[in-house]
Amino acid sequence: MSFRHQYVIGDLQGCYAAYLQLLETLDFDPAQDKLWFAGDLVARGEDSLSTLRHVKALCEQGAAATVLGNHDINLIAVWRGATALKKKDKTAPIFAADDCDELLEWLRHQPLLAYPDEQTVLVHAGIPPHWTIKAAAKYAQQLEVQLKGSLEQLDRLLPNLYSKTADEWHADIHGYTKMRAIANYFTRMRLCKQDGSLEFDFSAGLDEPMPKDFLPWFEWQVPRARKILFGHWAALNADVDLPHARALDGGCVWGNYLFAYRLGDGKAITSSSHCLPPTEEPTEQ
Ligand SMILES: [Mn+2]
Repeated sequence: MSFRHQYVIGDLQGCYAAYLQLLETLDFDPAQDKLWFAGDLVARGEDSLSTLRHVKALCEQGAAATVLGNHDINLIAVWRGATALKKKDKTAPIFAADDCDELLEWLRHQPLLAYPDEQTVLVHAGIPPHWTIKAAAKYAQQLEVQLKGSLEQLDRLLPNLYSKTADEWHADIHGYTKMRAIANYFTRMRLCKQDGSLEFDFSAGLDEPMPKDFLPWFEWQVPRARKILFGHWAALNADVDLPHARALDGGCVWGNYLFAYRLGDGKAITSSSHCLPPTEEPTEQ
């Protein structure tokens, strides 16, 4: 199927108003165009439920596709009771909705890695320097199989995906340690060492001092056959545009903009409005 335009869009984070506004700016027509999402469809924005429903409907009609981000996996983990809902995540309405199970069942069947076209690969956070894109696709599949497996399999997996420190990647890595490492690379990575070691504390911009021996994962020079399109790192404001990597998270939920990258010519388009200002934190009843 050929499309009029295809756009790859950064983290929506539940910024529903800005998302609808971006679709207008793009003159998006689901009968002619296709959207690709970099994951983190939900969390901090004003309406994660409507955002998730809208993206799911587009995906089911073939007009969109998404990869999973850390907030999406977290939503699945909260749904299954593997972790508690964080106060700052405004996703409670999803769990109160009649279609909650339907939404989450759909979500857990989404991939960690996708190929929007011949020139690009899409992931939420990135691909580490010690993985080829081909290897990354294989690892993505290994975790996807467990995420979309039986509920028993999912419930065994989810508590194992969380740890404060990152695991070392090595030739014999296996079991849930491997699954957690795969999830960390695809959905949480910002800085890494040349050997792929991760750290999770740094989330600032590129001008800030970084821990010794660590660089943004995309600054390790590795020849890549495809351009890696990624979200997750809001402080980059979608400003990183290298031959082999393109940042897509415009930091909408932090008062900036949603960002869309047009496949083919690489044209950058931003939403003209940012996320609605956060409402008062609900007081606990
Ligand atoms: Mn993220």
